[in-house]
Amino acid sequence: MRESKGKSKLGLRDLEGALTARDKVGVQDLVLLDAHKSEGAVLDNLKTRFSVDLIYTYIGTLLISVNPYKELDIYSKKHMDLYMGVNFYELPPHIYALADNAYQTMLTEANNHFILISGESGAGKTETTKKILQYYAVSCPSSALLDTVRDRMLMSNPVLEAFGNAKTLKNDNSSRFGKYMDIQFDSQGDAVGGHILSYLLEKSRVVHQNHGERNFHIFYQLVEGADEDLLRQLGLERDTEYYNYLAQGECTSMKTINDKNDWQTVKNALTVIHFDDSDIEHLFGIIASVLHLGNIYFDRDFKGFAVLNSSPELRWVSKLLGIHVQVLTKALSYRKIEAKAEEVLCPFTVDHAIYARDALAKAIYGRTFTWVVNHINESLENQDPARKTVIGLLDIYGFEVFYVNSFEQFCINYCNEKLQQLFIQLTLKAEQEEYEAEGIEWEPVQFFNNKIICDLVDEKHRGIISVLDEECMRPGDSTDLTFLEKLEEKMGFIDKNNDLLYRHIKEVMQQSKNSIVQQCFLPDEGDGRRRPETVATQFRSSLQELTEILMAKEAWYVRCLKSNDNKNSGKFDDALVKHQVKYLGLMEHLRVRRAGFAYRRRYEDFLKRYKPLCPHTWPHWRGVPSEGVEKLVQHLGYQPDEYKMGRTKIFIRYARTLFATEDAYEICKHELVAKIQAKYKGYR
Ligand code: AOV
Ligand code: MG
Repeated sequence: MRESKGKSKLGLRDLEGALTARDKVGVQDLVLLDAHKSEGAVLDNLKTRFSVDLIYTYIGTLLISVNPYKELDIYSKKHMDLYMGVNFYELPPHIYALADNAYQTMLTEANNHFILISGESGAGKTETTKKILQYYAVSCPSSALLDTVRDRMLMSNPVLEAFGNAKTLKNDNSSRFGKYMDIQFDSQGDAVGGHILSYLLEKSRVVHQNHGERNFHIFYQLVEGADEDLLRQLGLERDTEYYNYLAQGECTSMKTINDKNDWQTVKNALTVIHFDDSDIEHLFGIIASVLHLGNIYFDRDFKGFAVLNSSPELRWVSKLLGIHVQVLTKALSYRKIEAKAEEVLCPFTVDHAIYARDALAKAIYGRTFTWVVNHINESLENQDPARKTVIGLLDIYGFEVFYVNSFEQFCINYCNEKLQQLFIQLTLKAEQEEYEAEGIEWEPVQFFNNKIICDLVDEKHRGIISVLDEECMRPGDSTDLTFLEKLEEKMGFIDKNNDLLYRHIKEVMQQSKNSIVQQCFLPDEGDGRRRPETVATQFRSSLQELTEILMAKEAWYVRCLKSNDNKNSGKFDDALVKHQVKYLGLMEHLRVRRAGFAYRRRYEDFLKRYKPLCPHTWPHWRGVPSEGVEKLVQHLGYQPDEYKMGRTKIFIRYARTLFATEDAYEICKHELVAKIQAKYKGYR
């Protein structure tokens, strides 16, 4: 068992260390800035701290993290130990402090939590998620059996990143899927299992990348990293430029990415997560077959129809997917039309054939990704049915705006709006409930509520998604929705939203000898008569489900900020940060936290920290904590308007009051340390 909350494990020497470690640059908690100070002061504070590598700052229990774009020595085992079981405000702000607090609260209150990590593309969400996971993996209690779960949980990351992340213009390791991961703990606090939900993988990347971007990492890793034998078995050249699906962005290799090393990591990770040899063989077979598919060409016959001649690529796809060459050839060059009781084969035009080929590549890859996630989930499954609580980590694709934006950005940004909406609902709700529960009066704060934006997108019948779906049902029909027509012309929304794969190609895939492909294309997949749900509609409902999952849990927030647009270490772009502070609603959050009362703390915690400041409470207060606090603040000379006593917490109105108390505490602590040291000297 871990030590209980707040029980300090620090020796005298460490204590001193910890005291000096309390960073004194700017304020650690923006709530402590003078209330009349504005956005400028907040930005200054973040900048000052950033300039000395203090990337973390609080607003109450919300953690702000500014991407340093360089390795900082603050994530060692030593740092993890330091933060374990320590009170939130005793050490400099850190992601470990937040992770630990969520964990301790989960244990004491036996309830579920989640950590919402948000911020735009490249701001540091995925790195933050990994740090939290590592913290739990290293610092939760352990047993041999659970070590396996832990290793698997850690190793799920490189695998999912290989298959689901890619280099974009914004981020060399950009998440192209949304991820929600539950870490399950038993009542002892042991991590006993996990479960991952994935959201809308950006499949279009498999067949097309914009200039300066890459396909998913795994393709390059395989081509660069696989040994000669494996390459030969898969029929691949060791040349990423050779593959159409890899080379469009004209940046197949990057200084910042070592595909060869990453390949080793991923291969090792696959074994840890319990993919057996046959799984691995089939998995790589699929990756290779997608590459081969991209290099398949169609000739044009005299009528303009597509002709698919036998080529090495075609034969490799056939071999790797275990589908007869003739069957595959037919599937890629004809479509099947049902006319009355008859089936008629109708040849594709070259454009249609290419469309069908790409659709197949996307479908195979997308379904394989889902298969990988399912497989990871099986390996993380908690074997012990006993009572468990969870901490969920949400790491999605961040808000992004490119020069040209498409359906993907529509979905990604909609998702971010949805989470912002959740944040608003929860923080407002939480704050209101807290004041009510504590019996404290308060004044509501005005918020920019982005609900209108979410409604605009997802409202039934009138929202963009509904209208888009309608448009998808009768393409070609001219309606008065000219703006949607424009969307269609300009960005191909309709096609991507439909995401259709010809039924006959599905049927062919069902015959595959590749076991993963078999599992991905099950025969019972609808009878083709009911319209499948569109991509956006599916996404809307999965986000709705996610919101419900999250609403049932206690929330913690990490807001990641991007320090600059060029991935420069040490550069703090004022305008860029200001913009993010604004649209993430941080100022409003700050105002809500301050509304009425800048600060609140549980009586026990308040007493524990400040009891040396009053002879009545030092060294021990044996009575009811709230009475001890009352004695303490009277001794400190708090005026009646400066604080209120709630049911379990003291609420302090002005930051300066707490500041003064903190200063007194600092002085007192140092005197105390000096006294104790002098005493020990005397013994020697
Ligand atoms: P994202 O997840 O928020 O973007 P990442 O977590 O991938 O962003 O971070 C982008 C890059 O910033 C990383 O590859 C690191 O180089 C650097 N970085 C982030 N956090 C830290 C840190 N704490 N310390 C050092 N470097 C860091 V996206 O997935 O694109 O929305 O979609
Ligand atoms: Mg990410």
